[in-house]
Amino acid sequence: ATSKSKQKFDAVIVGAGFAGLYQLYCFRKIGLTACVLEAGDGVGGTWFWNRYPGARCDVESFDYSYSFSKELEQEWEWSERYAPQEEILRYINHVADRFDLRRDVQLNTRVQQAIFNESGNCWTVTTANGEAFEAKFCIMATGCLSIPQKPSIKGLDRFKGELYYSSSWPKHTVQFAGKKVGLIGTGSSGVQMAPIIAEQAAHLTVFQRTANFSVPAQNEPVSRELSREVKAHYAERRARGREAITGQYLSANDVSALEVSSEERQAEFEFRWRGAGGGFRMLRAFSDLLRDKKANKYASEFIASKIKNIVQDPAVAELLTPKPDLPFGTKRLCVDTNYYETFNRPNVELVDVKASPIEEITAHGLRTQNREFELDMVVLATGFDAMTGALLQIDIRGIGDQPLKDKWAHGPRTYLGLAISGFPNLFIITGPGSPSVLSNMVHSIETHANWITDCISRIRERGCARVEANGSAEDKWVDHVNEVANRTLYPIGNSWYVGANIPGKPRIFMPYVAGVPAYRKIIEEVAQKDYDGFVFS
Ligand code: NA7
Repeated sequence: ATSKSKQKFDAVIVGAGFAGLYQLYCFRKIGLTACVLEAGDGVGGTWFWNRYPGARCDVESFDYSYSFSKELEQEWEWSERYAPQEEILRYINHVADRFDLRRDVQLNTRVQQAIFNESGNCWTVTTANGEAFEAKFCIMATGCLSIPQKPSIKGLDRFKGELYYSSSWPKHTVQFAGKKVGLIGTGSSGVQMAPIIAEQAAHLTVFQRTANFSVPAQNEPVSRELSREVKAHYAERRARGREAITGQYLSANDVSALEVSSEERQAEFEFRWRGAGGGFRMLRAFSDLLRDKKANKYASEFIASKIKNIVQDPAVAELLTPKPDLPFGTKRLCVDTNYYETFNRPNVELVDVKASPIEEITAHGLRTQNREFELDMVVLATGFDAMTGALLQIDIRGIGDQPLKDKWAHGPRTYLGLAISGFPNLFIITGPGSPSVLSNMVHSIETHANWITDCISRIRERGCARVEANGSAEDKWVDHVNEVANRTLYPIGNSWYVGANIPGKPRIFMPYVAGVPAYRKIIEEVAQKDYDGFVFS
């Protein structure tokens, strides 16, 4: 509550990353007044915060970019197959300027609360600075990986050296030269950072709790010819992406790994490791890698053989090899440049903190159960409270003053990953229950923002004040999302996809795995059937 007068808009959008900025663009097109509230002091969301060395996208830049403007597509030049963080951030800033979006973005504004006013059919959104906004619609563009997980390691505040989180890396250049650095966490962020730190630091100790699979990005500069070629056929590339399971074309193989000879299997894996451009193509090497345990094991064995070949010390190679309880790809696959190679350097050590857990951070280093490490710098790449974290950090209250926290006490429940029953006029971009983090995020963001914009246009045409997902449609959707996930191996892995990285978080497989095309068909049909499953009033 605040005594200041409320600023009124048709819509409030929370977050100025890829999602929030595009939603603003869409709303302007239909004549809605909107305001984007952003916690950071710049736009860019994920790409604003995660500026750690080596940060880059693991979806190719030509796909991980907006498709809504043909001019933008043609004029922007990507320098690398997988763009580094600073380039993506520059791109987002360019988009903000080019489409004059900044005038409706308020920076340094953290949203704390969003309350639905039942008689007025509008949301009151309040911020940490005590401002209040009132809007008929509230759009959560808060991101899937935006609330860092601060591990409960004793003594974090006692450390006298430098301490950094990958997820809130400082803007200034961090100097590693001559320093003994400890890196905690070996997910995508740790895997991207380790090779860069190792090149600069006097010594790097990587504290690994769980070995994950990583595949080489085969990153390379984008040549003039390639850029020209892609731009000449951009529409076709986007169209192929739309029909691909993850929203970017990765030449998915529709053959089962069980149907081919071992030579053919090996050749296909090898092709994807090297020739086919690396990265996530490995997940699509065979049709059943994520459905069949035996097929999956072939992929695991292939990666294990690669680790063994690359890493000179057999004990280190063994430690880097994922254990059988983690099927390939069920924890998000890491995409690296020289990760495994890094462990051949004389100044790099891998420490198993599963066998001997970290007990505490000391003033001058770190102590595990059986050893003490002296460190000048500790780098935490310990992950995020994924998918639900950012939503639950805001005190969101719907009908009957029901907190979203209560509604989601046993896990997230949404209709289509877009709306929540009991929370009218509120939409989530790439929410739990949509393909979201299993897809090319920019593609999914555009799909969602377009859908939300059409839905709101419809509400206005009909002269309605309220739209709400109906409870039984939501129940059915949640069941369907679980059922589809349970036909795959995904729920087995202890990953952030199931919330396993956050103590006490309900174990639910959050994204919708049926793929981008199947999902889009469903939400398009819902719209065509006059928003089936939604109640307009
Ligand atoms: P991830 O993938 O969640 O990785 C976090 C890592 O940190 C992972 O290896 C964790 O080990 C480790 N971790 C977390 N807490 C601890 C403690 N207390 N001690 C030791 N190790 C710990 O986060 P990222 O930032 O790398 O990647 C997130 C996503 O961003 C990524 O998937 C892409 O989508 C982009 P664990 O596996 O839990 O044993």
